Amino acid sequence: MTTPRLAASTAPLAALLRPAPPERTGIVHLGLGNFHRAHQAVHTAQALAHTDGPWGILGVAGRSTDVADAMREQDLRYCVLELSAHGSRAVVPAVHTGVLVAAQQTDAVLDAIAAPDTRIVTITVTERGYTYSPRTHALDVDSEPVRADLRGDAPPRTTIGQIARGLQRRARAGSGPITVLSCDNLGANGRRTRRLVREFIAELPAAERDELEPWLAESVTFPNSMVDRIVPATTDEHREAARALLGARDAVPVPAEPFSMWVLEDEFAAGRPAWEHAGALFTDDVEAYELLKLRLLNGTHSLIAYLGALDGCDTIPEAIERPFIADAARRALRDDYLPTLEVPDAIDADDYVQRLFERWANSALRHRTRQVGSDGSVKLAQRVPDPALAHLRSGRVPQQLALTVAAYLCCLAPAADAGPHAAAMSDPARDALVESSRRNGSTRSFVDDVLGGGLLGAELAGHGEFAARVAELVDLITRHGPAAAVRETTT
Ligand code: CS2
Repeated sequence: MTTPRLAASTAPLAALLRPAPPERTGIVHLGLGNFHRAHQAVHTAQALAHTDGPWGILGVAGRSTDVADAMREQDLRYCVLELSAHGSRAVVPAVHTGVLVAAQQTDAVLDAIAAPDTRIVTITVTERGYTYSPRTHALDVDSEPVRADLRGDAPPRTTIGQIARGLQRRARAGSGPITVLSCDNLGANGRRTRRLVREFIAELPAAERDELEPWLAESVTFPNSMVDRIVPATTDEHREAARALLGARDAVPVPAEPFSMWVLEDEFAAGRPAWEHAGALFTDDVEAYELLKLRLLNGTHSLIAYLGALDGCDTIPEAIERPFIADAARRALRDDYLPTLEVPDAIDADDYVQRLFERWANSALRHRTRQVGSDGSVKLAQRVPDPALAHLRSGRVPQQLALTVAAYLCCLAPAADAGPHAAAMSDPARDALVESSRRNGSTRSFVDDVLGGGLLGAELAGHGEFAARVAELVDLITRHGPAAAVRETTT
C-alpha cells in the first residue's frame, strides 16, 4: 500500500497542535522558510489551542515556489520534526490560511498587508533580507533593488519596499493600526526595521511622504523580539522520518530541536495571539535577551562552524565533540562574550551555557557547519564587532573573536584548499574576499583591506591590534591547521 500524502484528511490527530487552521487571517508572514514554520507558526498554533482567535497566518515565500506549492498540495499542512537523541516526534501546526510567492504575486501581498483583518506583519527573511548598508546601517539606497522599489514603477522586490508599499496601501484604505514584528537575528530588530521603513518612506516624493509619515508614527508599532530555535535545512532523511512518524508523506517537513524560546516587547497596535500561553515571554527588556542570544549562541555557533568546517566536520555536533573546538567555544563564552553582557535576572548564566553545549551536541539534528557558516559577512556583523570593541576599548584583544574572524576568512578566501564544507558556504561577500586576498600580497594587508572595507563596521577597522591578531591567526590556520591556532590563543 502506498503511503498517502499529508493533507487535512490524513494528518494524524495525535500530531495536530490544533484541529484546523483558523477561519480568519490576522497575520501576514514574510519569509516562508524553515525557521518561521518551526518557530512562530508553532507558538501561534499552541497559543490558539489555548485561546482561539482570528490569527491564521498567510505565509509569503520570497521567490522560491517549492514550499508554497507543496503546502498548497497538502491543504497547507506540514510537520515539524522535533529531533533529539532521546526520541523524536512530529507535530502539525495547521495554522496557515494561505500561501503566496511574493516575486509572482506582489500585488496580493500588498493587498494582504492592507486588509482590515490583518493586524500583524511578521518577518523572517534572515540577516541578508533587510537591505541595509553594513557600513552605515542605514537603508542601502544605492543598491539597485532598493532604488527600483523607491521608483515604484514595478512591484517592490525588497522586503522593506514591500512593507512600506503595503503600509502605504493600508493607510490609504483606512484599515487601521498594525504591528510589524521582525523575528530575525538582528540586534534591536524592531527598531532597525522601523528605521529602515522610515528611511524608505523619507525617500518617496513629498506628497506620498507627507501622507504616510504621520500615519506610520500613529498607527504602526515595531516591537523588538528575540527568537531562538535551531532549525536545520530539510533533507530526504527528514522526509523519511516524517513518513515513519506520521504515516503520511510530507514533502516539506521542518526538522528542529525540541528547545524553543521567544521573548517580545508587548507593543502591539491591534492585538495579538495569546503567545504567553505558548511559552513566549513578554518583557520591556528584550534587548538584554537579544544580546545574550546573539553573542552566546550565535557568535559561538559561528566559531564552531568555521573551526569545524576547517577541520573536516560536516555537522555542528561533530565539531563540538572535538576537544579543541569545545575549548575554543568555552573560552569565547567565558572570556569574550559573557563579560560584555548584562544577563537578565531570569536567566542563570551557567545553566544557559550548559544548555548551549547540549543543544549544539544534538546529533539527531545533523545541523551542518556549512549552513551556520553561510552568510558570515552579514551574520558576523551582528555577533562580533560590539563585544570586540568593548574589550579593545579597555586594552584587551579578544582572542576567540579574532579567531572567529580568522577562521571565517580561511573558509571563504582560503590560501589553500579549505575542504568541501568551507567551499559549500555561500556568502554575498565571497567573491570580494577572494579578490582581495589575491590582490593583497600579505595576510596583514588582506585583513586590513577587508576590515577597512567595512566588513565588521568602521570602528573595528580602526583597531590595528585586532587586525594584527586576525592576520596572525589566519597564517597559523593556513600553515598548521585550526587546532594549532586554538592552542595559540590559549597559551
Ligand atoms: C545559526 C542560527 O545559522 C546560524 O547562523 O547561528 O541560525 C541559530 O541556529 C539560530 O539563531 C538558533 O536560534
